[in-house]
Amino acid sequence: MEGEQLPEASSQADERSRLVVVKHEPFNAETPPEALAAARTPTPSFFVRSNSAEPELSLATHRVTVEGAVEHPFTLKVAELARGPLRSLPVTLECAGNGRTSMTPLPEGEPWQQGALGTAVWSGVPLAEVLQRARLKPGALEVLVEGADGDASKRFARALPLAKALHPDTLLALEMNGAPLTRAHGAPMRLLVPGWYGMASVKWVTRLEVRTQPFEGYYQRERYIYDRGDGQAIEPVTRMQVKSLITSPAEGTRVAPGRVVVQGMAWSGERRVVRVEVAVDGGDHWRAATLLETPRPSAWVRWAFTWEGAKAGRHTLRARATDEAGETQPERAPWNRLGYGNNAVPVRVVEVG
Ligand SMILES: Nc1nc2c(c(=O)[nH]1)N[C@H]1C(S)=C(S)[C@@H](COP(=O)(O)O)O[C@H]1N2
Ligand SMILES: [Mo]
Repeated sequence: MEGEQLPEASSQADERSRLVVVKHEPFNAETPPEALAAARTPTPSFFVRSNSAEPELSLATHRVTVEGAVEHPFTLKVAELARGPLRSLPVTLECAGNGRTSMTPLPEGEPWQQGALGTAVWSGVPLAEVLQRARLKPGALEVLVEGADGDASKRFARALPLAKALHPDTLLALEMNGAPLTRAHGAPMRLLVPGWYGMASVKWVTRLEVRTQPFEGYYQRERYIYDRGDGQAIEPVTRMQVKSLITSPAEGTRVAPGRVVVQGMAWSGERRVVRVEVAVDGGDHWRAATLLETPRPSAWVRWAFTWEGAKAGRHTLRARATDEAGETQPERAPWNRLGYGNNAVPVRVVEVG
């Protein structure tokens, strides 16, 4: 096996060539539009969002400390956990800042268009199992998950409420799309929080701390908050809001008049999508699209709509998803200072003829 492995540098270069780069240092890049049309996003095309330089950790030697309000603090050997058994789930990951460039006025932050998004099959061990080994003390409130990146005063670290930390789908993930995690995606082990925006899924995990008091670190209190700038209470960014994406016809393509198949994806945090509707041209005439698979929580569902009688000229297509709680995408998402959670109805301009 060893001799077959590509050198790290060239495999990383190969991986990066498929992405739409937003920033080189630290590396941040979008999933290209064509890769968003596949039910599962191939790892080399899966967006990367890193706040600091990527640490290089070895699966063979990396250890994670488990401490805080537990009866039995211990050190976890990641290589042992990787031997399995592992639980696998398809999960959609969307950066909270995805779509920020369509907000007005333009908020600060990385200029993400629509590609800070992807769906992979992730495999790992439920965080709950590791916490059970440490035995929680009474009063446990949240679990702090710390990454190896960022300097000492600004480590990437996020606290997860205990109930979500103990959910059987919340994983310490070791694999993505059936292969060990790549460095960009958090090797050797990352947290995976299905249904929540990407910031919760801490990469390069080095430490777990069960806490009895709320964590107040930079990436908890200064970032990933909805600050509407109107004196309303500031809220933490948590679950992904109901949203859809039009993948076909692709941006800037011309289609023949007549029958046009419109396709896309729809997802909603921990909830199932129950309905997607499409409107051709402006106005209020929404018609049902077909869901192409059984919707499941935490992963997108593909949809299709057949537009009959498309006439030559320029048209607009809009898509609108609704979830099982009855929440529907807005035409315009509420503005907030850091530009998070833009789940506005997507609009695609199509030239017919
Ligand atoms: N340690 C660490 N984990 C992190 C981040 C980070 O900067 N450092 N970025 C978070 C954000 S904001 C997102 S959207 C996801 C992106 O995961 P990906 O790079 O695998 O797509 O990772 C999250 N986990
Ligand atoms: Mo993010």
